[in-house]
Amino acid sequence: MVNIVLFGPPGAGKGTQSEHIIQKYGLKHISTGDLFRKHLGEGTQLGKEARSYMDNGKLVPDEVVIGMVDETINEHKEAPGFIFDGFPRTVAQAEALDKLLADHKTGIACMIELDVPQEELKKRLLERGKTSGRADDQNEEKINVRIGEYLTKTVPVAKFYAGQDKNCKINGVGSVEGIFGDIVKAMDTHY
Ligand code: B4P
Repeated sequence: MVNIVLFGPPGAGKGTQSEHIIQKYGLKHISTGDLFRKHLGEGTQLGKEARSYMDNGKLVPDEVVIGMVDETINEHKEAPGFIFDGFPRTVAQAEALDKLLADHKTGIACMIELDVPQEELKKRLLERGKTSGRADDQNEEKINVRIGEYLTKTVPVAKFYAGQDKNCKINGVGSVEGIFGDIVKAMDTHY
């Protein structure tokens, strides 16, 4: 089993690159953002709990996220591996993920970080906001909150994986195909 964390700020292209990675490697995609949006759409209790945080660009509390990921891993025990997209976003989530995977006698092979400057992130998210219908993409103030959450709570996760010698930083500016080519080079060292 090969498990990968795809890491980066909001709008870095994690969702976009995940689609290519899944196609090439057949991994099970776990995007916490997508899972929350599914719960929101279905009006579940979890969705109701997450909505106010997401709409305002804040991170959903760790215990809610970790419980949801635990459930999803258990539902896909036969997967050849997982790509975690947008998770972990805090050090507590990263520690919890190590424990969850250890229970399944596996672990994280590598963390791929997409590096994109703030101005480019804002441009991409505002552009997506014109058509996505996502409340968190539609104004600069909310985007700034999301980037602020990333800088204070999520950046330390990169150090967590660097401490395990598992981090790999990739330039996330350029064509989607070019960036994917760099991801493949990084991933192939683990296959
Ligand atoms: P996510 O759904 O993870 O949203 P994201 O950060 O916006 O996504 P991503 O980086 O995947 O961007 P994409 O590829 O789409 O999270 C949303 C919210 O959910 C969070 O704010 C939080 O509230 C909550 N949440 C999720 N996970 C959580 C967790 N673990 N803990 C707590 N809360 C959590 O790309 C963005 C845009 O850029 C797209 O329009 C795309 O077309 C464009 N793009 C991509 N690559 C490009 C390129 N190379 N060049 C130009 N444009 C590009």
